Amino acid sequence: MSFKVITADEAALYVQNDDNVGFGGFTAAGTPKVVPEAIARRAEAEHAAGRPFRIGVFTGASTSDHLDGALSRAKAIKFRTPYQSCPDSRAAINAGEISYCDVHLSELAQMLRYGALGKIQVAVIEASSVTDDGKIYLGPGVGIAPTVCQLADKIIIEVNAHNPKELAGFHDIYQPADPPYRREIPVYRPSDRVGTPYIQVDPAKIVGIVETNIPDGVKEFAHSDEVTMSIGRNVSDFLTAQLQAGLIPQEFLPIQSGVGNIANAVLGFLGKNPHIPPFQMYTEVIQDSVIGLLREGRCTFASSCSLTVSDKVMQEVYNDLDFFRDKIVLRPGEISNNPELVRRLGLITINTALEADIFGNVNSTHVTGTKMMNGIGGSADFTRNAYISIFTCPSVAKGGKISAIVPMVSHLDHSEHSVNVIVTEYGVADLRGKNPHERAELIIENCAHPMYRPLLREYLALGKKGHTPHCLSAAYAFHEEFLRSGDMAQTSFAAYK
Ligand code: 0RQ
Repeated sequence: MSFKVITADEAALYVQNDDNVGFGGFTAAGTPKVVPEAIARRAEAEHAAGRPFRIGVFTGASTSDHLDGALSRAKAIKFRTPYQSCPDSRAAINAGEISYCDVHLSELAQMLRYGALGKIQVAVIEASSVTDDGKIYLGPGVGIAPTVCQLADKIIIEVNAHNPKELAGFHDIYQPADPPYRREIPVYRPSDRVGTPYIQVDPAKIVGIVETNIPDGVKEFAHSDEVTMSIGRNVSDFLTAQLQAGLIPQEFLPIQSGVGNIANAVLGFLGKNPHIPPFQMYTEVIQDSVIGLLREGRCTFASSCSLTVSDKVMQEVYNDLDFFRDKIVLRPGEISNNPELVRRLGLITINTALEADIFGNVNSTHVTGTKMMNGIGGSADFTRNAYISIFTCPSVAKGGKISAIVPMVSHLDHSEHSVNVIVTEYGVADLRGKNPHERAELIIENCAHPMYRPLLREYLALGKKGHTPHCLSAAYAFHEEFLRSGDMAQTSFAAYK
């Protein structure tokens, strides 16, 4: 390898105050680790010397504490997009210290190429290897790496020895041409490959290689609780019934599933369900459960943007790469989440809601309409274009003081036009073909916690008129009560009658 090997602190000197920096990776998977921490140290030193130092941070999705955590704590982030899930950056965003733009994951790469978000000065990428002629073989996450490598003047590469060189070949790197020259993306099955296994860059742009040997640090899942298990079972039973009714083709359809315990439990149940044939996944994150399903032959192929698996499971994958080689492909977020492909492939999409209203609108991002949780992520890329879009959530949060089913969502991410099915531990509301009155009946009866059903019915009775029976003055009574007393169950509609 003919590139200059530099330290992380030397790499950080290539980043200047006000620069826009594009990072590779997707979730903790393949996220650069030592260079962002060195940029954070540089920011702290500059601040101590009385000089400003804040950068724009562009990523594929959420990252890890090495990136969002370190840079947030160093007050080094001026602008952040498209998604984060880090407690420190969340706090800074909600305090107004970081300017955060919550963007659909599939859309960021093209937004950057179209130029609307300014120039990317530096790309920081984690790789498993690099060739002298500028072929970058990535680690376990892709994200926006191909686009920021194309756009940046300077590229810094963390070559992580923890990623085996044999990971080469798992990636399929493809960027669509921009309008008016864009053609269809020729992916017709989850396993289709349309690009190259590497990112090709001009080697002159690579300013240095930083050598590391660090695992991604993804934690194993907590043991699923009763609520999570019930949600998983309900989704699995619903899909079985759809299959048996001929509403899903007999060979089944590819599945997209979000991150977290619920998604993990849903996949576990689908895997164990003897009525559901072996299936494929077209998704943005492969979690631990998918690896088990691939081994058992219950999942026959998984297309993803990242391998977001725990360190233990990653080691198992790395020890057996030849087994997984023809069963996994890793794509840029622009392709793993591409609306054209989601609709063409007919995905069954399963994502988690913070809250849903009785008419089927979903809030995935804002607690009580004001506080950013994580961001919309890829949920809308999939939901809007799905064959069947499913949202899951526990019926209540915070020990029952918050109902996840509310009269009107306090922030809208997925409208009633895109949300097909809502599932809680109590049951399933299939909203397809239903008018707002019918939707409200189904959601209250099948999904709301029994404790909240009478209150939701009372609300519904207030708004008798119109296609959608809202009572606007009372629509946020649940949220206002929570802000007042800390308990939505104390809501009274007496004043509105
Ligand atoms: O709080 O952490 O203090 O206990 O929200 O809730 O139930 O543990 O669920 O971790 O799956 O997160 C929607 C945020 C759910 C996530 C969201 C509180 C609850 C808990 C977390 P604690 P759970 P999850 C693929 C697709 C958008 C992006 C997306 C998300 C905490 O799934 O970010 O879908 N989705 N991407 O107590 C106040 C409510 C609440 C509430 C739950 N109504 N009000 N707090 N909580 N409901 C991934 C990518 O894009 C990469």
